[in-house]
Amino acid sequence: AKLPKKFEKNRFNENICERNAPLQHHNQVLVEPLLFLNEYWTVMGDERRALAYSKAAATIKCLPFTVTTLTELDDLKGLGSGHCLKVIQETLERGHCQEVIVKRDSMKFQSLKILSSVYGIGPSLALKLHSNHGVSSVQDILKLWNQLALADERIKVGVTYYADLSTPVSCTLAKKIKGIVEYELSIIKDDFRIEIAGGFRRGKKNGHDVDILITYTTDGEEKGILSSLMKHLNHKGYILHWRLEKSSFDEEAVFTRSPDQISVMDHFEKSFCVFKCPLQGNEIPETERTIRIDVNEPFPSQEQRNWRAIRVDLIMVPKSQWAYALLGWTGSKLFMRMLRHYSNAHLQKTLNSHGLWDKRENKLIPAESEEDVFKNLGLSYKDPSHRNF
Ligand code: DGT
Ligand code: MG
Repeated sequence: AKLPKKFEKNRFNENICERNAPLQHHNQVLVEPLLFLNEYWTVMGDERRALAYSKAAATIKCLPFTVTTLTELDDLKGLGSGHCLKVIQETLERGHCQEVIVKRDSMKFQSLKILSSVYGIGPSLALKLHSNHGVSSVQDILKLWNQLALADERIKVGVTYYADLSTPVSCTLAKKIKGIVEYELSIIKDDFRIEIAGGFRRGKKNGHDVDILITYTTDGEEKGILSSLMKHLNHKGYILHWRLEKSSFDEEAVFTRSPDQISVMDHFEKSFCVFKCPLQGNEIPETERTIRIDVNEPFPSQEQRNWRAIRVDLIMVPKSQWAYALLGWTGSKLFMRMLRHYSNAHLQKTLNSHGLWDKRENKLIPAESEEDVFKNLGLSYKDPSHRNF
């Protein structure tokens, strides 16, 4: 096979954490069916299969050339079982993959995809609603609202603002939200640092939510600020719904109790919000939103309103954990998974959004910046724009 001279297969295989995954890559056509199958199995509740496709897609994204024949992929790590390769081969040969076309049309998949896209509904509840109650759409949830007796307050919010919450959030709106939070914080207490993390920090133009990290200059200064901030934001009418999660960080619990368990959830104090984001004239979309739902409250029509609902996560971070938190919340999820696995398996260290724990020395390894974290992991620094695994 004719590979570009510069592509070194051994180096590519050596440590997958050293690969670069940019947003724009050379193999969009091949990655698309793999990402679809990742979505398909996520929605169908088979995380293990979903992960295999996500890893294969990530491997292809990192290739510095456009794949034309299957042999160019021989011996590449990360392409998984033969099935991913079959999907790739068929796409190379026919320009599409039949399995994707069939699965895309599956009624069950389409229903579960819609249901699990509602804020507050995960894949398992979606499956239950579909199998036990024949629910297939957001309208169905409304029709059966009393009968379903969904206890989670978030679902009501998710259904009420479904149209807004399923519309991608632009970078401009994300920055506007950041500006609002920044202003209110400056009234409460100065000397904070605020950063948009998540997909936006990796250079994505759109996102499904806005992930905002906040810290102060020394540990402890952040205490009590998030509750104050929520009071201010509520008072100004910026909040449609929020759920505060108290900090549950405890070094013992987070790092030593089950050091081999790769933990994803973190223990920061955070607020999961639905913002009522004010819009300028030119930001109000021309198209009528298709679904508008009233559960209890009357919901003003599109013409009347100059705001939209946006999902925002506010995360309060103690200064000493900032670098690890920023890395963790910048993602991507798969990149963080790769880093945690590498750290655990090759370095005997546990990585999470709070820090890096040396299991042999039983101590935390401090970091001031993301650059420090990469150094602590023995890896070269990777710009956020190359973390789109
Ligand atoms: P998006 O919002 O669809 O454009 O995509 P992302 O990449 O912003 O994904 P998102 O918002 O689900 O999560 C942002 C990053 O933060 C992601 O890489 C994983 C991480 N993350 C999300 N939720 C949690 C959490 O509860 N704990 C921890 N440690 N990390 C989280
Ligand atoms: Mg996000």
